Amino acid sequence: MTNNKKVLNWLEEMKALCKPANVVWIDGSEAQLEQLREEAVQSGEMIKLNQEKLPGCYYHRTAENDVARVEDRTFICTETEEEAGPINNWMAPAEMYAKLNALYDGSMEGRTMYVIPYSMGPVGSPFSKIGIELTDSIYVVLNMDIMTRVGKEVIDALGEDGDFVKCLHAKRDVNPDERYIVHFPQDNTIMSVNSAYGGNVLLGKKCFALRIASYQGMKEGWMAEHMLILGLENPKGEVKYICAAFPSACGKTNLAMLIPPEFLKEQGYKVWTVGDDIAWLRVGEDGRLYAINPEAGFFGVAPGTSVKSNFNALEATKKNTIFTNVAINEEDMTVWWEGLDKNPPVNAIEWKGAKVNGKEYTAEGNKLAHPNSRFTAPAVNCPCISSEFENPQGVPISAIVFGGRRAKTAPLVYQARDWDHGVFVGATMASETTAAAAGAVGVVRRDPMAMRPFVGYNMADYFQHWYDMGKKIANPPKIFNVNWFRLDDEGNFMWPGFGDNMRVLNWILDRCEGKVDAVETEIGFVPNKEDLQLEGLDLSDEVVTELLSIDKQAWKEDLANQREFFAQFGDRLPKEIKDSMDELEKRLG
Ligand code: OXD
Ligand code: MN
Repeated sequence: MTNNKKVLNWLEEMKALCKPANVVWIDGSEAQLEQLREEAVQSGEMIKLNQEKLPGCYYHRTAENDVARVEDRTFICTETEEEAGPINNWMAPAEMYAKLNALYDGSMEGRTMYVIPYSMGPVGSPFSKIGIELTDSIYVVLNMDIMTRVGKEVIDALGEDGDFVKCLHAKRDVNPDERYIVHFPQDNTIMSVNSAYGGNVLLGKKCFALRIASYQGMKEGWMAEHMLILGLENPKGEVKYICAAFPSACGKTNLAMLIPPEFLKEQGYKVWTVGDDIAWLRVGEDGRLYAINPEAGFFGVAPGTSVKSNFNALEATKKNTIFTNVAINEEDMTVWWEGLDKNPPVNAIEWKGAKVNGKEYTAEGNKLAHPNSRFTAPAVNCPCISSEFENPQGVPISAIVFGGRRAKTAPLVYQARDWDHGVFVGATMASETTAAAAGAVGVVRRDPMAMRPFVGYNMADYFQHWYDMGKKIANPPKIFNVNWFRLDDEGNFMWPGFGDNMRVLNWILDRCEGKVDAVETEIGFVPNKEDLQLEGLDLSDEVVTELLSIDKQAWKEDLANQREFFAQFGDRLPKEIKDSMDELEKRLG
């Protein structure tokens, strides 16, 4: 496939280490992929679903101990511990390589090693980067083919001398005690062993496109962010683009594929999806910030996805999709998950593989699908995919939105005073734990820019990089914070959320265009009530006032929590963050 010596030498080394029985290059052809699907069905690695109702769709079940990303087994191995920083797990590279090499040694004996050349971003785009993943899992090959651009054209783009991210995955026996997801940012290398769950093994996604890319971006003057990208079209047909970062379980995929409320749809408003999870951002020649989605598919959480919550995501899963750990309806070999509808299948196979009466099983409080079960769907399937999705130059970003799940602290929306203040707003992002996750409810987890598990170097330096970028962007996007999750005193959500979030996005774009005024508060600019499109909502004036209000006591408590969080970075913390905290303290009085 290639004469690139760097590729060939590394491949020889990895072959000598893993000792596969044979090596297969993935060329990206449909014929080869189809053969692999057949093979996976023969071996039981995948189950073929109803090809009339779900053409091209397959099912996969992971081991019960292997159903999610493992942050405690994820490492950033830089030369010094200081470079990885206090948030990441660290081990000296030499020590980690020795440990890993022992695990990979002979790990593919009797098995096939697949060589997957892939591009993050459209092939040939100035934003794009190339990786090669070696894996012994067909499931990984088929998922990578959906999530990235794979095959011969990538190797051609790499050329005889191009650089790439070296990615090695071996499934072994998925032993959780010897599971490692390891990044060597200074060696452009990712090594994953003893897992077969997507987030740990589709190495183009979190591992490359966020952890390694964030490090590359810091070195090269661009940004890799955990952000969706959407285009909002107004009735005049103008499209403005927004990037938004949210911690998990805040409805990011739903926002990326939002359907406007009826009265806005009638006026001609539309939302176009460019990306649902990751944005790579560069400064364009016009001094604006441009974004691409480096991925080619959606690796979405299935439970909760329904016609009502996310019609577009559901549509995207109707063909050429791989489902992982959802339930099967044995009646017609289709899929089901909690929240899809109110009709759990009677003849169900729950995610661990047991045949159950789904109606009785769920009535007893059991879950048919794993809460982190997933669909891997091609982006092109999405009815609202942006026409700019393949644009190699990316889309110009008007606004950056940060969000979290806060019961009381954050108002529905506010705007940062300028870029530097916006960096502070992003750096102080947090979410409160819900009953859905293990552990105490209402505990604040600080999650700067939603990047807590994904920064591939010292987070203090990452904050500095944001400030440095601000100096390079002549026409920076405006920065906002939203909170869809404010609760009233009875614990009810005050804001309807979902499609109605469009009303808030419209205010954000109005602010970007200088169309509306706002009220300056201690924390930033909050809307004047009359500038929010609230028609058709059953919200009293008091509720709207409450949604936009600043609870000073809650902010003082949050500030104390911020100070505690930032203290761990010591002298490495940018002075701007400390200054912003002092200023906030002064404003709060
Ligand atoms: C994801 C995540 O899977 O952020 O996208 O955990
Ligand atoms: Mn994510």
